[in-house]
Amino acid sequence: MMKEQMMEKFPQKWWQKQVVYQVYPRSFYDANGDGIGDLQGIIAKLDYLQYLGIRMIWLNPVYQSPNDDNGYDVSDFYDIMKEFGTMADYDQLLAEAHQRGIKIVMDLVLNHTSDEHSWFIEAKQSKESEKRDYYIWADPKEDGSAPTNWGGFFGTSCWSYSEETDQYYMHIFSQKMPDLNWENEEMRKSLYEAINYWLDKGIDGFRVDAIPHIKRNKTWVDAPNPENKPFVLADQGNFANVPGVHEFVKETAANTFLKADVFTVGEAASANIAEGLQYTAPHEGELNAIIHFHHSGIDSDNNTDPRIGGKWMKKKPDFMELQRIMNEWTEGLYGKGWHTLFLNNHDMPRMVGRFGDISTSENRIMSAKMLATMMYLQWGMPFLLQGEEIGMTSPVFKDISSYRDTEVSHFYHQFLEFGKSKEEALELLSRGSRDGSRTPMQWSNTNQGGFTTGIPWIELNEDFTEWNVETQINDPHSILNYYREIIQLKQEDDLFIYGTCEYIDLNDPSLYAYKRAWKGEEAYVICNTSNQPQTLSMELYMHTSVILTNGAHSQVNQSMNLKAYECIVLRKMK
Ligand code: TEU
Ligand code: CA
Repeated sequence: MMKEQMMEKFPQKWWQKQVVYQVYPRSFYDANGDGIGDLQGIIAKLDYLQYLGIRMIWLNPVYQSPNDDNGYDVSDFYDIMKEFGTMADYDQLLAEAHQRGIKIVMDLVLNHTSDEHSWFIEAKQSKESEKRDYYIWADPKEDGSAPTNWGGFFGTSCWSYSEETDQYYMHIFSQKMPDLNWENEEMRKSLYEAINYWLDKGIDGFRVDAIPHIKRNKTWVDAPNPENKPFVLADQGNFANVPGVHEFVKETAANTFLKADVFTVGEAASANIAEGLQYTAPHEGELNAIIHFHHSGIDSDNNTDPRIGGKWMKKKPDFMELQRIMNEWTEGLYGKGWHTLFLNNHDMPRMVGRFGDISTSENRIMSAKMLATMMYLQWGMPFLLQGEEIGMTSPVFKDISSYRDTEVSHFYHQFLEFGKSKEEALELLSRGSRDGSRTPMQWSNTNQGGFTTGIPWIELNEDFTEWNVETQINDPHSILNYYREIIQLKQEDDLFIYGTCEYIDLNDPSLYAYKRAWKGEEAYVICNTSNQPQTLSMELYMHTSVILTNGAHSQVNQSMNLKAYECIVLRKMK
């Protein structure tokens, strides 16, 4: 079947026309001056989001939590984190967002809870506890050490000792985040109840955290890590996308999501295309879309020891590789499932410093606009991170004490043990730390960027004096006002929502270009990802007009150049 026909047959849903704006509540806006963003702060900024054109926000976790991992360690699914406000504040936020036509997607953490969750408190007391089997336990080795040498994502062992019963519990994230045992039916039912509590409130969807990990391979749990690597990566097979994970997702969906008209997106960093299809094809009855991370490695230098490699070591971003990956996913999912488009989130450094050029203000503006155009006009659902619309960058902290993220101290010590100096270790952290995208939103050039009247929980990036919402909102050429145009195109123009997406030359290292086509309409998106001018071969582009650009071309000529980081969107004339 022709691609376009496949899309025509694909069930059309409201969420396909959404651009998602990620709100990291802790760093968005602090309404009561305690230095921590909160729900009243989000309410206060809804008008701003409406100005941007946003119709859907994703909230990072706001459930009750001791905050070991900024809310991903949930201690009560039925309550709001004290620092963020109360359930009454949440209800007000939902109502006020809805009044403005803004939908709310909640984060949903199903892989683990906090060790301060009542389930775990009960479970750890005794092997006979009713909740014991809600978590994963194993005996120590003979010498008392951890059952296996597997490590978790945050650089530590994935086992922690629990004195009460002389056993270890498993956690692939922090020690304060014990993994739930999905083999236990009672446990699953308890989670479904919590999910339905939120659905009954009338929320609009969930971003399901770390979904591929909920199924564990028993042999993986019990057997030693043969390579003795200090930490495991999801891609290494045995504990992500393990066969059987889809049965759990289907059961969850059938008992919760599918009973309401909500949007669900699974965070499935390491899922391959076949798995992506399984998670998102409508007939599978699982989720609507997935967030995969395959393209986030286009600047990772893996030719080095894993203790300092992966996300910490960077090379020049490879846009050809990006194009290849996006092409593969489009080929795999278009007309069959759905995926998301993003270049940053709260788990990675900000995009313009990473994939763009921040050496001058002009390059920063040009490349921020180019990256947004390149990424979001492709086929898929854009996920924007708060602050990218003003070109925010990740800070370079000068002291380890400026960091807040739970993973930082382990990795910092690992770098030092590896022989790096303090300066070198800080340098590595600045390239990969998740804190890079978590600094406060820069609203204005006043004290603390207008984020708080108090002392912020994490330092602002000092460039807030120049890069902030207030300065950009009144400047028609700002990144912010350019984002409004992209958001509008992507929400209202079926060509950019449903159209086929064909890449023009997968072997061009500098030009990232693709064609969208839908019901006789056509558009070309052409982006110069390099800092050198590029000449376009215009045969392809005759009879088009310019509908969006970060440059100066207002019409199409026989011969055209794109300046460094210039992008242009051409639409076929009727
Ligand atoms: O991240 C999930 C996560 O870290 C892994 O699933 C992923 O495979 C890995 O990062 C790939 O490199 C989510 C949240 O986004 C993150 O903030 C939380 O810390 C984490 O889950 C635990 O809840
Ligand atoms: Ca506050």
